[in-house]
Amino acid sequence: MAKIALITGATSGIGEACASVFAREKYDLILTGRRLDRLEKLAAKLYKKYNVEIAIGNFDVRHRDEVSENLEKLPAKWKKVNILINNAGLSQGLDPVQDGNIDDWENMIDTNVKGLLYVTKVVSNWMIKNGSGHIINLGSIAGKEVYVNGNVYCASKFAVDALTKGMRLDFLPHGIKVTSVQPGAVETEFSEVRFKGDKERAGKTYEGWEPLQAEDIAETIWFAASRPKHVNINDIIIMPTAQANATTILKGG
Ligand code: NDP
Ligand code: 8X3
Repeated sequence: MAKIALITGATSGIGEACASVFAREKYDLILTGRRLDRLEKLAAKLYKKYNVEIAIGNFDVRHRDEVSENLEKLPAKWKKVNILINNAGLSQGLDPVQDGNIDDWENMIDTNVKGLLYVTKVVSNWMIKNGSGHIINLGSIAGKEVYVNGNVYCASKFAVDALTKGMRLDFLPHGIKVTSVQPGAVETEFSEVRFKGDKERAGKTYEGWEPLQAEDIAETIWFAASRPKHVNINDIIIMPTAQANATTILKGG
């Protein structure tokens, strides 16, 4: 029987790249996100190319009932998930706290922190029943360092870092591996979402230097996921060569 990976936020960027890499490695996939058309297109493409089975979970991770209903209604075979990639996430806005938009704060906290927990609660219980599994959380360099105006996004990713460490402890007796992957800047739809569709402002984020690509992160996640049973990679920080830390970028690099 093929192994199974569940990837949240598979409609774009890092999640979509992970779907391709895990399909290439012959995993059957559960792909989730809110944009059903994109999920269906990706599933058809990967099925055609790699002949893997794919289930779609069309839900919003911020709604806990939607999360549990959509996951629990999957046929039993899909509950043998081997790898959970908690990738769905976003940033909204880049303003000082005093000017912050409270709806944006709630969106980031509800998606990046609470949504990740809702999915993990369901899937970790499947993994405990199965006696094994591996949970890989997308943190960020923003979960290690706070940068100007990053406030709530950084806080949400610091929370992911703490939750990853907490999960490692809680799941230790159950043989479930836990890893966090914490990238610097990756050129995806992330900045377009942060700046609410302003493509010009989003494009400026990566102007004059070379950011990471989604495939770089997907291959790193695959490396962590493909280690032998006795090896757990707790934490990976991965940066563009031109980016030394959250704020120091070599233009022209
Ligand atoms: P993208 O915007 O390209 O992809 C984000 C994905 O998250 C989409 O598939 C989106 O799907 C999904 N998503 C967002 N909100 C929800 C929601 N409420 N419910 C379900 N799915 C949701 O960004 P990235 O690929 O860059 O981001 C992936 C992860 O990587 C995020 O956690 C991000 O914080 C993290 N990260 C990104 C970095 C970067 O520089 N790009 C650096 C470090 C970490 P849909 O809209 O269809 O629901
Ligand atoms: C995304 C990278 O630097 O915008 O987590 O916070 S950054």
